[in-house]
Amino acid sequence: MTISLNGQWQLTCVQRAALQDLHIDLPGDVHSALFAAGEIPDPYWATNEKKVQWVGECDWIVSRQFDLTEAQLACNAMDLVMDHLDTVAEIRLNGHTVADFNNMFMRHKVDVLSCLQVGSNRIEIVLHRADLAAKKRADKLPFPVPWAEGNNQIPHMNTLRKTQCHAGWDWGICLSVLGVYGDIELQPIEHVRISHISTKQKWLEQECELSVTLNYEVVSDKGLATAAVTFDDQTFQLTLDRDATKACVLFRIVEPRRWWPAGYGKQRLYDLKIEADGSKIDKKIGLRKLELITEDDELGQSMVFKVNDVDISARGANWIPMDAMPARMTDERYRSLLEDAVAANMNMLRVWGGGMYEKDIFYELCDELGILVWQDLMFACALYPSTPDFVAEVRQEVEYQVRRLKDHASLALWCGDNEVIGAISWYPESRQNREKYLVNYDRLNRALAEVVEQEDPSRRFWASSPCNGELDFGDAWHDDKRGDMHFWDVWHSGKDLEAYQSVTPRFCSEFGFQSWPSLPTVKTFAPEQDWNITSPSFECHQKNSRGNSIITEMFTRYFRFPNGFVNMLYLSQVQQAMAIKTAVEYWRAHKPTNRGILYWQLNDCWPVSSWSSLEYSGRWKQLHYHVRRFFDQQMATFIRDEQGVKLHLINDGRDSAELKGEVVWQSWAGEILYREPISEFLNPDSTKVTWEWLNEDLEGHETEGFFHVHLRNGEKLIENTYFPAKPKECELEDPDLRFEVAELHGEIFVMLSSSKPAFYVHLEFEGEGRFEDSSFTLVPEHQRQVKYIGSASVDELVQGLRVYHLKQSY
Ligand code: BMA
Repeated sequence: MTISLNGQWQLTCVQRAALQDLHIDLPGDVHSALFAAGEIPDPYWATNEKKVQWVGECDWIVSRQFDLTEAQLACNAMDLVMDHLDTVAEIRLNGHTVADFNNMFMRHKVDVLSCLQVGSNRIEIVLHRADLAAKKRADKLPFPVPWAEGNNQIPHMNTLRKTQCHAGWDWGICLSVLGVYGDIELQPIEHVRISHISTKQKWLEQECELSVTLNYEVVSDKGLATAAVTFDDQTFQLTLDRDATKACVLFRIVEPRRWWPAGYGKQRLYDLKIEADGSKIDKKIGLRKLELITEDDELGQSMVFKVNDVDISARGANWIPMDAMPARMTDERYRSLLEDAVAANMNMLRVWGGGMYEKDIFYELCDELGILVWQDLMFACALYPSTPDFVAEVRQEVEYQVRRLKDHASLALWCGDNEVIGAISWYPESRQNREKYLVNYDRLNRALAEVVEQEDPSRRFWASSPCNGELDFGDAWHDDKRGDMHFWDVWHSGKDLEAYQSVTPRFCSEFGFQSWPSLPTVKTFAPEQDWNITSPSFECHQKNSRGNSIITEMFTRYFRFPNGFVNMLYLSQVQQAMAIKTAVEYWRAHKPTNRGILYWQLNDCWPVSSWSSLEYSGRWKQLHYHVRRFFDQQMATFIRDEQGVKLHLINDGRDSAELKGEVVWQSWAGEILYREPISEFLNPDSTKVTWEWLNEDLEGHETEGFFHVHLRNGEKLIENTYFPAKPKECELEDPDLRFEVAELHGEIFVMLSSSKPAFYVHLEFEGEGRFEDSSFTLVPEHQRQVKYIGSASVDELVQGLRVYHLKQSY
């Protein structure tokens, strides 16, 4: 029986005598414990980030006592197992040093039986400060290896196998956290140690053959070790051969119920249970075929994930670590973020390489919810050593992670790193000696590829994100003909939003646009005197040096300048939504050239100005409401080209769809100047241009009104709005917007109506919950009843509801 050492531990600071034997909960982190003990202020509040830097500049000891009985020690080995140990740590048991660890991405395991005793035992974990360890490693490198300057506030994090954004990022607080974020256990071993279980699916027409391999190590030569392997309702009993290290069982499943990504079908998961030598392992297995197809074509090379022989249009975002204080990463928050991804019609997330290999719960939820996972290995925006020591350490890490994660149906791709190919051109050392740094890159990258190919031949290894393809070190920031692209010409290079339509990426794995947080989130980190974009609190919560200027400057290009702080926040979220919408709708209309869109970024790890669509609190930004519409399987969008404004209909579904409704051209006063019915039948996985307004009929009238499409797909509403001119050029009228909160059949609705069109009508509630829809166009002839999803009462909603629209922002 496993003995858990999770729970209450003591925390002692090596350098500060006053900080002795404080309480710390493990799994947990030092900052969270100090905050709970009142020793540091809330690191996320105002400019407290600066005040807590000393924490990461100390060494810490976490310790506890635990009792063991004679019966518990009557085994042949006792493994101390630790997950997510961050990072440079010495482990002492009853005064003996049993291990030195320094890789946060490993599951550390060491047999400690000889150091344990009946009765009271003491374990101590010395957590060394990361900055000095990183510097020491950097000093030993044969040549300088540039670290992620510009993102990291602490140098040389690239030498340590630790979450790279712990040292700060262009959306991340720098805390240099330390702690143990996973379980700490003692695992007694009788006869065999099961190292890992591995499954393989082989498909023959309508049949799947599942092989299950137990990898084990014999610890004692006395007694027989047996195992029982159960898949669904079939069980095999095995005797484990003492001279072997593997045992394999084959299951044949005829006409299995398959696992599909969200939107393409159900997520059927089968139970796999293994019981061996007293330990139990449970897995959920989704049976599906999954391939990444990259084929030369007339444009360059395709990039498409195929699941069960169906081409998937991947739609989603980039995932960063959920919290800068890891103790706050709870299962409930994982669920709620991932459910919000699926609620916004996503079917893929990219686990970004500057964060961490996520916790098991993340992948379990992705299996359950149908979210494909693009998994980066943990390297980002810096160059990395290729010394034998470093490569050997990383090999072990990747082997462990691939073995841990490969049986998840949701896992779609192993990708070597984030932007490391690109980073070769960023730093003076590597720019001046490109060959040397390219070889250095490839040595490490080759090792990663080898481990992945050996451990998981069922999936592709993609060298880097972005990358133009096998051994292609070209400019995947600008080449849209092949591979995955990171398109940052708008945000980082200052082009207009229309630049999104100058490329058609085969697969866009990053592009993004920042906004400021909503007022309720601002209140969680800024005192009222700092409710100003350039206040110290606000600037501390903007980590992209040009971020506030870019947002503000972009206002001047598209909008009338907002009046007051609250409207600046609101408009920044309108602008962000408009930016991402411009890109996504255009690229989706260019299916099948494009088969993947992942915007930067889904979530925040603390309350901050960033590219996210979900705020730290989980609150939906306006963008997330737009995402729900523009990622919907059926979508309608207006795109202007050399001929005119065209209405494109898109169906990503495996079934056909029938869309019925109308397009109108309407004045700002709400007068319908033109109306045309639309009735279209869409084939599965298709696009169609259904309507067009010629440029020659539009020229000279661009500022007079807007196009609006209102369609029904069965019960579902599909709407979209198009301004032929920039919003700042248009004389919007006061819509006379009215709203009222009402309860109908036990549900709460906000009823909205207006006498003139209102744009980006956004509902913001101070309390918990969200709305079924928001940030939409409200036209006089279609009043809206918007459902509130949450637990507040009608009264609370009335008290805390703010309704915005574009015209009132200036
Ligand atoms: C990307 C990411 C991150 C970064 C983001 C915004 O390219 O990979 O490094 O946070 O841009 O600048």
